[in-house]
Amino acid sequence: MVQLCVYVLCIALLSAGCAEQEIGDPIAVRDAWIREPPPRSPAAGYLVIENRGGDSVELLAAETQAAERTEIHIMEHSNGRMTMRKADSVSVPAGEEIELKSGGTHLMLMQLRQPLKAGDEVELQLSFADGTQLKIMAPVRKGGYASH
Ligand SMILES: [Cu+2]
Repeated sequence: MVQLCVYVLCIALLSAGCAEQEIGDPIAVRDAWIREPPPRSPAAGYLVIENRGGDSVELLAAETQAAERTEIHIMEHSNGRMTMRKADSVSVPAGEEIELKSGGTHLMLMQLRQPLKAGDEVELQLSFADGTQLKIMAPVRKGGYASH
């Protein structure tokens, strides 16, 4: 009888654990910010995407009211120079996090609808391949002389 009770308790704990994992959103975004751009220039955006789930996730698109369109850019060395190339997506492996950062993969807010200044806040909507849509606020900050 004692054994049966222990067994039932284990099952209950296991299923509670499973349910918890399914309810929690596996994708979390943090540390988002946008570099104050020079006049009439696009603005670079940075953030960290955390994937707590068991499957890899892909960021497919970012959108904001602040810009006509938002692109995903990756930096590449070619002929001894750093160049930017538009990418279709950013993949985040299961259980890992990816940092979109200065000098690396970043978001690019193209054709700003109004000048962005340090202290402003921009709402970004991120769309992932699994259907997840996340809205986050990204503060605009000064970020030295680098522009990407
Ligand atoms: Cu760029």
